[in-house]
Amino acid sequence: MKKTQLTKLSYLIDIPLILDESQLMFAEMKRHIPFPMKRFYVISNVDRNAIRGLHAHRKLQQVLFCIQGSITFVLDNGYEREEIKLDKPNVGIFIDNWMWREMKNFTPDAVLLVLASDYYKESDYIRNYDQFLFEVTTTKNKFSVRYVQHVFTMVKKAFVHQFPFITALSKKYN
Ligand code: T46
Repeated sequence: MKKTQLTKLSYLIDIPLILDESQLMFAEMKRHIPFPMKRFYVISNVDRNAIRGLHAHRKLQQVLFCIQGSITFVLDNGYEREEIKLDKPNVGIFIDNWMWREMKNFTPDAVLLVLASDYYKESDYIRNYDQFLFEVTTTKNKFSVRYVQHVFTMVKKAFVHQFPFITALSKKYN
């Protein structure tokens, strides 16, 4: 059995699935999960239209299993973006640090099980996309076209916002 499958920005992890009169899955640290787990959490009963996540972590690594139903994940490393649908209980996705994530299209029965490399620390979260792009660019010391595009859009917005004021000023003093 192939244990991992590369995606554009990450990889999927296959864990053993035993089918007898039940369905049983298991995962072992190191063999299947690439870090010692310090915490797990479960997300369920999510509104169909909800979009969760919308953040990145500075240090935290996680493996996520959609153990029932299906969920679409958007991953973004500041340079590229990809969408991955998880709909098999024994296939998880590894999400590294410095990866923006969004979760959407939760089916009503969806249950997400997350294995995390560390305890919950709000200080590890980056919940603002511009801040994420800024930190990725500076931390990885790698030029991000998307960051420049974002800065450009922000400057343009600020300029458009100020424009009536600037126009009024120039009319007054000319
Ligand atoms: C992630 C995605 C996949 C805690 O107090 N302890 C915890 O261990 C967790 C996970 C959350 N919380 C609190 C913090 C918030 O007040 O629960 C509330 C909801 O958390 P959040 O808005 O971060 O939930 P999601 O679904 O947007 O994100 C979660 C994880 O927080 C995050 O690390 O990668 O799932």
